[in-house]
Amino acid sequence: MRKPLIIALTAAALAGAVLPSGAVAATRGVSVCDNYFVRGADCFNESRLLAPARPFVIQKNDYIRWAFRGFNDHTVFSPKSSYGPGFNSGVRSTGAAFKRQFRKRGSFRVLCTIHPNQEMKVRVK
Ligand SMILES: [Cu+2]
Repeated sequence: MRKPLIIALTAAALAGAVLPSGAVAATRGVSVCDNYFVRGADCFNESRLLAPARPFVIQKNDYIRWAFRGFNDHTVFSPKSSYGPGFNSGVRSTGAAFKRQFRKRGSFRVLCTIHPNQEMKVRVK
């Protein structure tokens, strides 16, 4: 009688990643623009500009999905730190996306390796 278990697991998977606390991990959107990062989907919303001094604050276990919306190629890179192993999207073009989960609390530098001033900070609470 394996079927009920499979159905239950499928239902759980469809409902999203439920954490032991009962909270559902959120996916937060960031746009990769020319040559900066913005919270949300609008590259031209200056009030949502992200920078090292204006960190993107998320909850532990949340995901960030970076959508490449600039005309030029960019990367989403985070160096290895005491908080994690780091990650690198590689060079991506308009329309691409890159997603990562943040399982540890702390502050993470995220930058584009092509454009030296394109940097944001993620603060995981
Ligand atoms: Cu860039």
